[in-house]
Amino acid sequence: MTPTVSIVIPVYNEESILEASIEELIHKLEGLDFSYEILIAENGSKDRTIELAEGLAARYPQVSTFSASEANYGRALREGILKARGEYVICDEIDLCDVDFYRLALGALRSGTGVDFVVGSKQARGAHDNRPIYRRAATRVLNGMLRIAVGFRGTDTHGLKAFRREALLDVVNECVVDRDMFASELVVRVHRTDLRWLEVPIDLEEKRPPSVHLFKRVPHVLKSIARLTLIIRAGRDF
Ligand SMILES: Nc1nc2c(ncn2[C@@H]2O[C@H](COP(=O)(O)OP(=O)(O)OP(=O)(O)O)[C@@H](O)[C@H]2O)c(=O)[nH]1
Ligand SMILES: [Mg+2]
Repeated sequence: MTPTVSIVIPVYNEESILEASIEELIHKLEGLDFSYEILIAENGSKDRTIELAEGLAARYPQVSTFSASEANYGRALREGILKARGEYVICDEIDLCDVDFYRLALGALRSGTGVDFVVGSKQARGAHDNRPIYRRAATRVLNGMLRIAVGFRGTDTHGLKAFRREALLDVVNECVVDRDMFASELVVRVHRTDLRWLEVPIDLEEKRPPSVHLFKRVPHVLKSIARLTLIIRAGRDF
C-alpha cells in the first residue's frame, strides 16, 4: 500500500543513535492519523550504521534503507526523495526526528490553502536554536550570502522540510549542487518558482554535535554558492 507520508533521513556514521532514534520515532508516530514509510538514506559510513539500518528495515515493514560508498548528504537526500512513494515527503535528520514539525507541516500542506513546501526554520520568529553561538552565526552568514547571491528570501535552508512530492519533483531534478548545499539549492529554487512555501519555527535540540566539523564545510559551501550564482543568474555552469 502506498503510504501517505515518506520520511527521508540521511545518515552517516550514526551507530550511537540510529536504532534508538528510529524506534522512538516509530513509537511517536503510532498515534498519528497517517500511514508512513521511513527511508534511511545512508552513504559513506565507516561504523556499524549500515548493519543497524538493515536490521531496522528487517524488523519494521515501514522502514527501508539504501546505501552508497561516498559520504554525500545531498546525494542521499535527493535519492531518498526520488525513491519516496508518499503523497508528502518529510526530510528529517537522525539527531532531530521532530514529530512536532511533522504535525505543523502536514497541517499546512493538507489545509487546502495551496501550500506546497514547508521549511522548519531554526531562525524564524518563535524558534529556539540551542546550538552553540558559532553555528548560529554560521547559519546567519550562509543566509546572508544566499540572499545577496541568489535571492533567497527565508531564514533557513538546512534541516527540516516537508512538501507535496508531485509539486517538487521538477525542482529536485533541476538541482545541481550536492553535499550539504543541495538542501540550500532546493529551498532557493522553490523561492524562484510560483510554488507556495512557508516557514514554521522549530525548537532545535540536537541529540549530539554534528559529524562533520563546520570549518571543513566552508570551501564546498563557497564553491557551491559561486556555482549557483552563475547558473541561476547567468544560466551558465562551470
Ligand atoms: N547520507 C549522509 N548523511 C549525512 C552526511 N552527513 C550528515 N548526514 C546526516 O545528516 C543529518 C544532519 O547531520 P549533522 O551532522 O547533524 O549536521 P548539522 O550540522 O546538524 O546539519 P545542518 O546544521 O542542518 O546543516 C544527520 O542525520 C546525519 O547523519 C553524509 O555525508 N551522508
Ligand atoms: Mg545536527
